[in-house]
Formats: sequence, C-alpha cells, structure tokens
Amino acid sequence: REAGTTFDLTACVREPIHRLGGVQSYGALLAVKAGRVAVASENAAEVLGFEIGGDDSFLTAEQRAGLWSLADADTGQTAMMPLELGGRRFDVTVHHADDHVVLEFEPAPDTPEFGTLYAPVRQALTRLQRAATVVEACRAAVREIREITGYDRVVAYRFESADGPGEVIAEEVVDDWEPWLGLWFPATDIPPQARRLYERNWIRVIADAGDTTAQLSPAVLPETGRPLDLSLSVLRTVSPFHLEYLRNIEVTSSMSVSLLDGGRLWGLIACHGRDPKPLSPQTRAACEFFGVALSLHLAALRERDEASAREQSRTVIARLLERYSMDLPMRWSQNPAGLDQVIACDAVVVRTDGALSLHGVGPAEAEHLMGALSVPPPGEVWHSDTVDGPFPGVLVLPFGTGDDCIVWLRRERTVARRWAADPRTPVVLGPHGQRLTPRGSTAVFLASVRGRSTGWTTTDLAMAVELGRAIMGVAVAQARQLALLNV
Ligand code: BLA
Repeated sequence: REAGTTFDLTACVREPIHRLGGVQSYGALLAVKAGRVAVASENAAEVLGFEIGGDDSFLTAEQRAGLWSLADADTGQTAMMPLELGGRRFDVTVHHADDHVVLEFEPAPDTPEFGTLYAPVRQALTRLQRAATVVEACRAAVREIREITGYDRVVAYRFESADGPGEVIAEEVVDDWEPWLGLWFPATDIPPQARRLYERNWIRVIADAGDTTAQLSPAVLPETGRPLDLSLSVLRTVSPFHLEYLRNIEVTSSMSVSLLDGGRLWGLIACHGRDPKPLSPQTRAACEFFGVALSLHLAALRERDEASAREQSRTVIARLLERYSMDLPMRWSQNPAGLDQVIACDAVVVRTDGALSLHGVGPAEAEHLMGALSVPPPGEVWHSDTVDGPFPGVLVLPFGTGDDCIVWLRRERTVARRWAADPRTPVVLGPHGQRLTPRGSTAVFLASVRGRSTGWTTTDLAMAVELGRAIMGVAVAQARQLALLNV
C-alpha cells in the first residue's frame, strides 16, 4: 500500500493482548499447577537469583500457604505479599489463571515505602472529598497522583461513550511538555479489548517502552493450546502497537488507573514519564487504592446530581399541576407549545389516540418521524441524540394507553472539537510501514461533530420521568371521578 493511506484498524481490535506470551522484564512470572512450575518467564533465574527446579519447593511451606490463601481471597484487587527468597526481597503478586496459580515477582525497593506513602495518600483522599464536581475531583486526582508518583504528565481522560473517543478534562504536566487539556483523542487509540481489561484491573503499569519482553516458556499451554491468560497479570507485556504509540508521543513509561462507574469504564487517569519507571508495588497499590476511592467519589457526585435533578423536576411539575390541575394532559394534546418550557427543544409532537399535535415541525416530517419511532413501555423514556434526519435529538415519553406519547425534538448542533489527531485517519502508512501518527498539538485537527443534537441532560430525563408520573396520577384521579359519577 501507498504511504499516507490508512491501515486495517481491525488488526487492533483482533489482537489478543492478554495472551501475548511474555512479561515486562523487570519482574519474573511463574505459573504453578499441582506443585509443579508449569510456566516460567525466561528471566526467572536472573530476577530470583537462583535456578528454580521443576517444582515449588523453593518456597517454604509457610510462604506457599500464605501465597495460596492470598490467591483464593477474592478482594477484587491485586493481592500482594512481601517475600524473601535466597536473601533477596520481593513483592509477589498472586492470582489464578487457566487453572494455575500465577506468581509474579518484583524486586522490592530497598526501603519499605508504606510509612512514607500513608500520609500523602490520606491527605490526597481528604482533598479529593472536598471536590464538588467531576472536573474538580479529576483536577484534585491528577495533582495528587502526580505528587505520589512523580510522572511528567498526568491527565484525566473521559470517554464520550464506552468504546468512543475521549477528552482530556484535567491535567498536570511539566513545563517543557505541551499541554493536552481540552484535546480529543480518537476512539481507536484504546481498542475495546484493552478497555475491557481495564474494567477488570484498576491499574496498568508500563515500566519501560524500550524493554525487551521476557518470553514465557512453554509459549503455549498443552491443556489449552494457547498462551497463558495474562488478563490479571501485573507484568503482562505490551502490544507492539501501543509501544509504538508511546514512542510516538515520546513517552517511555506509563501508568493508567481506571475510572469505573457501576463496573463500566468511563475514563482513565493516564500518566506518562519521559524515562523508564518501574513503579514499586507499594506505590502501585497506593494509586490503585486512590483509583477506587476516586471512582466511588465520582459515583457519589453523579448520584447527588441525579437526586438534585429529580428534586428540581418534582418542583417544576408540581407547580404546573397546581396551575392546570386535571387539564394538564388535555391542554398539551391540544397545544404542545408549553412543553418546550418543561424541557428545552426545537419541536414537540404529542400523539393521543393516533392523532398528532405539532409544535415547531410540519405534518409530513412529523408523520415520517413518528412512523420510525418505537415507544417504550409506560414508566420508561427513550432518548437519543444521533437519530438520522433533521432532528437527531429525540426524547420519547409514553403516557396513557396504547401509542400515546410526548416526543421532544432537537435539531443538529455542530460542536467544534480540537483533536490530537485526525479521527478519520488515526493511523497512516509511512516509508517505514505502518506508523501510528503522532498525537498532540503538532497534529491538532479541528473538526465539528455532525449529525448530533445537544445531549439530553440528567435533569431533562428526570423531568420527563416526573411528568410521566404526574400524567399517570391525573389519569388515575380522573378515572376515580368518573367511577364516582357512575355510582
Ligand atoms: C492502550 N492507549 C492505551 C492506554 C492508553 C492509550 C491510556 C492504556 C495503557 C497505558 O496507560 O499506556 C491512549 N493515552 C492514550 C490516550 C491518551 C493517553 C488516548 O494519554 C490521551 C490523553 N493504539 C492505537 C492504535 C492501536 C492501539 C491504532 O492508537 C491499535 C493498532 C492499541 N492501545 C492499544 C493497545 C493498548 C492501548 C493494544 C493496550 C495496551 C495494554 O494494556 O497492553
């Protein structure tokens, strides 16, 4: 293929990054099954300082018991234990994979760090608790994580959707690196299988992008016919695509901490160093702990926002009910104009008994729109900001029986975004083959987002749900009155 053309991005999505058959060489991996060392990284003797035989007798009974019970403890976080072997001290991380107990040995730092880490981490958490918004919390987080780790750049990166592009919403960076705050990065920079891994692990450290991987032996497990599953490994080697990415942005070491909400990844704290940096297991554990606390705090902020949106909408709807009482639904089916004051929009359609009342949209357009619409069950709302056509923003509230519903519509709004690379061609072919294009302001690319409306906010959705409840309440009251009249 010619220079300048894109390459097949499906190669990224297909790469089995959890079974690349190697580890970062600053540590060693052993996988033990039934007392036998079934898999070892080729650097094991070098890292450990002795030749391991074919079995796990290099561990004392006590060490073995400690490690195995740690592997069984289901904490959802990395299980780690300090261990002395042949006069060398290690931090050993342990987990189960492919029916093996996987032991990962990292040389322990000369001075124990827990004492020196406890105070800054506690302080960092206190500062975090004071943050009142998501962006404020992320700003506090990047400052604290930079303080604890000493990376050259720390950013909070928020995805637009689970597998979508993202934006840098907070940053701390050394003076001689260009700032990335406000830049958008293409979705393909982090393929879906990597995102799924970051949902299972809180943290991912790449100590040295120039490292030569220590291969696992045997390369393939006889039981499975595949390389050992390294999904939960802390030393897991890195995809050559991502290594190239790091070289392109002149980064040698990196760490990312997952930001999860309800188990789903919505962002990362991404850290970069210009030099190699084998983060000590203690520091890593501190960052992991911090990531968990940050995620909980962010979820709490979101819940608080949702609760206040609900509260606000109840007040608005109650006021409307006071004013119009039982006439409320009728009023809107005849003239839906007032509905754009409940939820901001460009047009509204109300369908009652198959008849449409319109505001801001012509009959032909409305017919077409409503024909393609699926109405959710009562009590729910359906919304999108990317529907094809002149109104990409659609919010549907069913009410009454059958197909009765209120539909709020929003027109396309173009938003300018500053991209760190052209999102349509995130990878190009150069004279030396496939190259990931550099990222950053040198490549800043301005583009508007087309085919979208402004998104429906938490308050918009809460308002629709509350309105649905109110209409239901009116209908019940009317039915009761009718019943009374009939008696
Ligand atoms: C992983 N890509 C990553 C990671 C980040 C990024 C943060 C997690 C690993 C790490 O911490 O280094 C990308 N880094 C970013 C972005 C920002 C940042 C967007 O700082 C913005 C602030 N990458 C590509 C292409 C491919 C690719 C085209 O650009 C595929 C061909 C792959 N990225 C890729 C893979 C991983 C990755 C495979 C997983 C690495 C691993 O965990 O083994």
